Amino acid sequence: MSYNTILYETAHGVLTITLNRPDKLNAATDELLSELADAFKKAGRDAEVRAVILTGAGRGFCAGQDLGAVQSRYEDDDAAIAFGEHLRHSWNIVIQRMRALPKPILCAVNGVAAGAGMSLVLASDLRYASDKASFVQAFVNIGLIPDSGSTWTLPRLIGPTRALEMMLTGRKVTAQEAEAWGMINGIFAGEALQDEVRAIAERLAAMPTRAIGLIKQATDYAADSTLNEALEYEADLQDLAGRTQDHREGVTAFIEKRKPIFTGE
Ligand code: T3D
Repeated sequence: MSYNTILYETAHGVLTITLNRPDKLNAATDELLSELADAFKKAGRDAEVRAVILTGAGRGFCAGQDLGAVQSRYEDDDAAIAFGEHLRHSWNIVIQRMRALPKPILCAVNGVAAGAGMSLVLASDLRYASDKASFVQAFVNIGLIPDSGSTWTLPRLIGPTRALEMMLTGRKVTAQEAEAWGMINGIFAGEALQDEVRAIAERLAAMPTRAIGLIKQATDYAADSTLNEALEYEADLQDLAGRTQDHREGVTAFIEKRKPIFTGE
């Protein structure tokens, strides 16, 4: 699949996906969502890709669903049904592929993240923002409810009190507030953001990729399980981690007092 609305660039084991509709703050059309879903599928299959950066072109990260496209739905009498169907076939696939990707996703939030654009941030594994970035649960401002996983991810990250305040008021939250609340991992000055996040991604790309994938899987599972279920699941996944080349390399390098060379196998 060739891409018109995103950029897909790989270097040093790191894939950078850039949402690329800067004049609309990278608001997502069906074309963009289909390309994004395809990009995450491709990233999963490409052994060269060991970490992914998701970012936006221009002054915004992503303003959520393209509202021009939403408006065109009003011509359809069944518009109410179309929303659910649309989510199931577009945004939900993207979010599911992000969570299922057995590689770390680092979000470089270069500007405003609104509506389901904010859901993309929340579905990432590590979140870094420009000091100029902001976050808006914009759904309520247009009479919708948070979607694309926001009702699940946001309260888990910042707690129900702050999450509901964001969702009910639709107010813009600054990067500084987001960091203080634990929504993001760190803030960088605007011009330094991309370089700083690339450096973190390159470090992660040189780590034991399969263990990282299994850590994602285990923590997502644990979010919805009892302690006993989580203990069992950890034991199952540790079986898999213990069979990787990178595990052997890590132990051997430790014993030999040298730096490990992880290949992602
Ligand atoms: O079925 C389904 O798929 C339902 C799914 C829904 C998921 C959702 O994401 S619902 C929420 C959709 N998003 C929004 O409601 C956000 C709308 N945008 C805004 O509130 C503001 O633009 C921002 C707070 C994000 C940024 O404000 P500001 O002042 O920095 O920028 P701006 O001037 O409003 O926007 C700049 C341009 O981007 C402007 O275009 P123009 O006039 O220069 O040609 C604006 O129209 C465009 N833009 C921004 N957001 C969207 C958009 N165009 C289309 N869709 C957008 N979402």
